[in-house]
Amino acid sequence: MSSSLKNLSDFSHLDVQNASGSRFAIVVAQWNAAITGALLSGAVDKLLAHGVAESDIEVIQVPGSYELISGADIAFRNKSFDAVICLGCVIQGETRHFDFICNAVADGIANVGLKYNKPVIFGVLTTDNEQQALDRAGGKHGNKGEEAAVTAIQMSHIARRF
Ligand code: DLZ
Repeated sequence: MSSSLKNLSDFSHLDVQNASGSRFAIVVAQWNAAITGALLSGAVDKLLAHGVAESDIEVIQVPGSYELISGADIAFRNKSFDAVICLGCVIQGETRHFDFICNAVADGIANVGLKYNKPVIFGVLTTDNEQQALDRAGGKHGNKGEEAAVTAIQMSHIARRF
C-alpha cells in the first residue's frame, strides 16, 4: 500500500488549535433571535478561543433563515473569507413552511459554497419545538454554533492545504 494511504484512520490533521490569520463571516438569522443569538455567541467565542482576531470575524444579520442564502452570497461577493458560517433556527409549525425553508436553505447555502469554491457551514437548527432548539443552543445538547465554528476552522484548514 502506498505510504500516503496508510493512515487513513488518522484524523489528527482536523485537530486545528490555531486559526489565526483566517477570516470568517457569520450570517445569522433574526427569527427566533434568543436562540440564534446564543448560537452566535457560541460561534464567536469558539473562533476567538482558536486565535481568530476579532477584526477577522464579520457578523451579517439577516431577517430569516431563508435569507441566509443571499447573506452568504453577499459575504463572499464582497470580501475574501476563508469560510462562511450560517446560523439559524427553524421551528416546525402547523404548515409545510418548515419543509420548504429547511430544504431551500440546505440546498441554497450548499450552492453558494460551490459557486465560490469555499466552505459554507450549515449551523441551522431544524427542530420540532422551541425546547429542542434551546437544548442545542447552550443547553443539554451543547451549542451547535460552537460546533459550526469548529467545522469552519477545520474546513478552512483543509481548503488551504489542498
Ligand atoms: C416565515 C418564517 C417562519 C414561519 N418560520 C421561520 C422560522 O422558524 N425560522 C426562520 O429562521 N425563519 C422563519 N420564517 C422566515 C423565513 O425564513 C423568511 O425570512 C421569510 O419567508 C421571507 O423570505
